[in-house]
Amino acid sequence: MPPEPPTQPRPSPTSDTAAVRAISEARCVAVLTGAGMSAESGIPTFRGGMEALWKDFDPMQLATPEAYAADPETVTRWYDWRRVKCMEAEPNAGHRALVRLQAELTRRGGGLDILTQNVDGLHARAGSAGVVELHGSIMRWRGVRTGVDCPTPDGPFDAFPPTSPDGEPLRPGVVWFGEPLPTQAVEAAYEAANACDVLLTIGTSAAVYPAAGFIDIAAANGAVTIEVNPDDTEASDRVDIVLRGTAAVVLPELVERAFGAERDQ
Ligand code: BV8
Repeated sequence: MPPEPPTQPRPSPTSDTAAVRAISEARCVAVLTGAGMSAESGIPTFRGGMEALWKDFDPMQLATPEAYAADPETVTRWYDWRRVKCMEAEPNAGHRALVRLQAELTRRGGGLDILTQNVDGLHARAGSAGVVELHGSIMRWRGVRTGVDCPTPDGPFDAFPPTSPDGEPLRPGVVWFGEPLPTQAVEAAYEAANACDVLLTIGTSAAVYPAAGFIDIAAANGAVTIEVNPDDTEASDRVDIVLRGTAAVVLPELVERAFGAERDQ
């Protein structure tokens, strides 16, 4: 059963010194990331308003099976526009800081599990291993009937909805609202949230479930929960520590203060 929104607020935030100590003492860290993780890579956030081309559409209305069934052309144009933006984007200093954090934790016999709501593939492109894509990937497109993944072009598709070589309409390999998350991803996320010493929630409004519920699962297992976000979110009053800032600024500083200056590779 996916986790339900919690009822009891958590203690008020403390200082970032506590965050540095928690990370430096941790063996296993779980990280929940959202669209804000990729904002400094130039990819618009989900609710932060899509850029001019799509300002008249509500992402919440486009990211559903019903929207695709009603208007597959508009929905696939929107996703293909995003797919091309994701391909053109580069991982930012926040993604790279998580790669270093994973190396430092692995070196001490622990580990880092990234549970991402993002579909842009930037964590893996930065070099993070074992990334759990809770909401699938915009880079993978599949036949709507057969479910068979199809190769995607290096640039935009040339027809909407795009079709497979034998004419089957394609859809993006993302999880839409009302669709279940991939079973393996949910199992991996539960395992990480139940085993971690620290959970970092980065760049997410914590508005979407079951993803946001992994914050509460980690808290229930006794993990220190830390939020990295320039703004308040639906989880801000229930995490242990709030670091008000952006991913590409806060994460490199947090990892550097926890592990010292980066060693020569
Ligand atoms: C399901 C893929 C069941 C597509 C997305 C309780 C339990 C279970 C389900 C529900 C529940 N309550 C309600 C539900 C239903 C629903 C839901 O959660 N609705 C919400 C709106 C209430 N959940 C579902 O439908 C899920 N499915 O539960 O299925 C089921 C089971 C069996 C059989 C059938 C069904 C599926 C949810 C997945 C939907 N797909 N994405 C796509 O990408 O187009 S969700 C979408 O929202 C994106 O993935 C996005 O990542 C995600 C969350 O948004 P955020 O990432 O947080 O982005 P947002 O813009 O909101 O916030 C950005 C944040 O970044 C802000 O806080 C901002 O301040 C910050 N920021 C900005 N700049 C920076 C920054 N932070 C750091 N640095 C910066 N520079």
